[in-house]
Amino acid sequence: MTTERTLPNRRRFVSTSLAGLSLAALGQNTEGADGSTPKVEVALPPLPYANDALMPYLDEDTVRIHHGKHHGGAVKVLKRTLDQMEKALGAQDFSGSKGLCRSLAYYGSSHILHSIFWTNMTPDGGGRPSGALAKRIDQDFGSFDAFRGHFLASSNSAPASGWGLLAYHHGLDRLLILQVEDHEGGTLWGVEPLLACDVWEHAYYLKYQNLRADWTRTFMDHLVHWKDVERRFEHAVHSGA
Ligand code: MN3
Repeated sequence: MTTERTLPNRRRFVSTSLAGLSLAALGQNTEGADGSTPKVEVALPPLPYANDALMPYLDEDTVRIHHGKHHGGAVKVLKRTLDQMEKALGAQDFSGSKGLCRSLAYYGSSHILHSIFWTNMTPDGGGRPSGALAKRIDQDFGSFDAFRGHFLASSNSAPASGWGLLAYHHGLDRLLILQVEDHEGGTLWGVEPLLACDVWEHAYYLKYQNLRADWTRTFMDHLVHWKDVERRFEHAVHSGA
């Protein structure tokens, strides 16, 4: 099978299968030419800042290893999974379908959440959202403080391999806080992730050791890039599902 044949197939597969997992709007370069169709690139996105830019709140080694090795590793396996799936479909050999589906969900979701996580942070982060997102947080959670408390408590009590997540649900038309198990569990269909806090130990252990609550509080109060979250929210509300 030639590259010319496999590439369009793979792209079509990604756009149909991964989009179904609400993998939309990963970063700055993910929208289609018409500005309305989110695209998922199966590639490691560059960080929007230097490895040491988030200091003193997040150390250089953690960012470098997390981005390059953990996220980069997930992208490699996702690519391999898609290649294997394409071969299996071509050969109509479905003996490995169970493993391929599990790998797609796990590594695909890892890639999506990590891509969002990096852009959710900025060196001058923290504070509070503004505009439509601020109003919706008040509407759906009662107040920013209530949202903050619920988000932190959910993040702090997530499984050792998990995430705290703020998401928008298209069908319910409301914001939800979810507690993600690994990368793909603990969710419900129809959500678009907006703000992801990685609470796997690799995300914080070099600096915060066992003090996960210190990491999540620092993430919220000093690192969250609310403009990015606002952009994602506005895209989610206007894109439908
Ligand atoms: Mn991670």
